[in-house]
Amino acid sequence: MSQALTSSPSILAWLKEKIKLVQPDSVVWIDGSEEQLAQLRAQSVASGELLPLNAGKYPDCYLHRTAVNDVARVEHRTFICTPTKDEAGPTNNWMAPDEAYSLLHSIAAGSYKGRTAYVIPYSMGPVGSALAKAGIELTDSIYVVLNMAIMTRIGQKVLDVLGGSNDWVRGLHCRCDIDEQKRYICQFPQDNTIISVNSGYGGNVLLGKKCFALRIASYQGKQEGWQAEHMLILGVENPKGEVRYICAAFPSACGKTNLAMLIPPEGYQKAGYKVWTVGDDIAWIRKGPDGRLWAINPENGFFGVAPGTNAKSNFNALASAQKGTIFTNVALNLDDNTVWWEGLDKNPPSHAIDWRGNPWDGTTSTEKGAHPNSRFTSPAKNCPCISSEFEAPQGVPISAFVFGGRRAKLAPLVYQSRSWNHGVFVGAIMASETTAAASGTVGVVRRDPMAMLPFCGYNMADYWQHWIDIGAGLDADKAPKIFNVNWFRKNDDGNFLWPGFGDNLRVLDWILARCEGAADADEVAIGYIPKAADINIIGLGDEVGPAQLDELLSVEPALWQEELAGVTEFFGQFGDRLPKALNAELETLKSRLA
Ligand code: GTP
Ligand code: SPV
Ligand code: MN
Repeated sequence: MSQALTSSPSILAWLKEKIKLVQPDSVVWIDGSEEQLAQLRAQSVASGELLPLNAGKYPDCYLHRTAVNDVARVEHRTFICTPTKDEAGPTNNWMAPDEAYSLLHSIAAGSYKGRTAYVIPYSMGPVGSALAKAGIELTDSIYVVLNMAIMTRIGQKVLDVLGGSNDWVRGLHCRCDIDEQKRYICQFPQDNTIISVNSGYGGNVLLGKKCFALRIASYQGKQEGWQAEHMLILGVENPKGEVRYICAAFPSACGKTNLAMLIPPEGYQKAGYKVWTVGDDIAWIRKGPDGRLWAINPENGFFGVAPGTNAKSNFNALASAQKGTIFTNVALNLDDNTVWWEGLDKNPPSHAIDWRGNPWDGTTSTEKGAHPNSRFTSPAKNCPCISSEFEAPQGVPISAFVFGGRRAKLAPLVYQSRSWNHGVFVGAIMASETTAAASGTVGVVRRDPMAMLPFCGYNMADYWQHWIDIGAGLDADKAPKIFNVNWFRKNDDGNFLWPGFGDNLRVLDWILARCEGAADADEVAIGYIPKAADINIIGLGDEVGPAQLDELLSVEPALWQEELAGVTEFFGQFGDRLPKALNAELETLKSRLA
């Protein structure tokens, strides 16, 4: 075993036990040094786990291909292991902790034989921030080490700050045989423990991300009075130089990375507007000394969706992925040893290898070159619009919460809730069409409250109550205002009605004006809708005329009636645990629609 980097009794005891279980040939502590990471990169290149890309065009960039059966999160194999099923709630898969430990330990036993164990100390949040928390991930994958080194803060400094504290999350990852039938992603919120076996794909194995920063942290937040949310954080700077921050929750592959890095439309740029990225996936939120809610991004990098990312849709993401990036499951252009994915440009390579590792001619093939959930792992510091507050230990103060999903019909472009509790209701009734970010069917509408359906580490009804309690603890003038947006509404021909991407700033502009009390609205059954004249469509030309804007903002009672039936059924699963305030909001909406 390489020299332990800590004398923490709780860490050493846990490690001893786990090493005995998995039986590696050797143990390597990840100290966070560039020398060690360089050596690991070289090793993974030698083994073929990583392919180095064109050093001129993509300096320090690599391509990795996962097994073809292991390309997305597996929600049906993700479990919340609480003492009782009720604590996990009706929307989570549940396994009793004893049963789960014994099953997982039997799978993990001896699985590191012939392999090296890597011990990764990492921090979610700036090291030393009062809002940050530490974890240890034990893994037998160099790919995991190198991704964690981008996505989190790692190494000795984390252990130095943690000292002998027992407040750290235990994470065990075993690649095993990448056997789908034995793949389990298990969270034990009461034990601060995560065990992930038989996968090598991002969200299943980078344990700091969904497993810790959302599933475990949502539970910790409930206990400790803060929130862990599947939200981007962005700052909008107005021409006066004032920056207002917004947190937005959209389900997986529904536009968080895009919105977090948006480039303002020309008119806004000329006027002096700027957008600053604080985070693109996760927010940890806590009340600050000033009585407002403050958010940090616990991550240190982006694990972004590659397909559809191009210079027009997300210039800043593309720029972030030009150096120091690991690409997963994209196509390899053999002519110049660069990467390609659907939607990057209109020139697919003819001489290439697809995400499965097969020869691929993008000019003739009907198969995709990149997997729809292929991703790039890039350091946040690469992002041209990274916020000056990215490392701020106290985070940034939040003016608005925005919920949203993919809804071809129903949800208008934007509406505002009437109150905090109504806003919680708006988040709780979110639904969205499924995407390739999780295994399973794509494009079916499902309920995904607060974009947390796959990520809430305890009973969703208690989580909603926690949201209500957080609001009750805020002065009305300090509480963020709560909105819902839908960039994905379609006309009857199936085309998007709203151009989206950079033009979404036009909607954020209205949202921030509402927060300042500087814009009017029409009250309708579901909340406040903008007056059409208050959405700036200058420069959109024929793309969005007044008639189209009216369609985007329209609320169709018949569709909402149908929606209410679905919400009622969904809420029904929670029985008496459903917060009374949400039931009251449901009744209010019913009577307003009637
Ligand atoms: P995760 O990383 O999975 O949590 O997802 P994310 O929410 O960060 O998703 P991302 O921003 O990468 O969204 C990817 C998909 O959303 C791509 O298919 C984009 O083309 C699409 N998308 C993003 N913003 C917009 C928009 O404003 N309008 C439309 N029509 N599509 C968008
Ligand atoms: C998501 O699916 O919401 C992601 C990607 O952000 S993963 O890390 O795989 O969960
Ligand atoms: Mn996500």
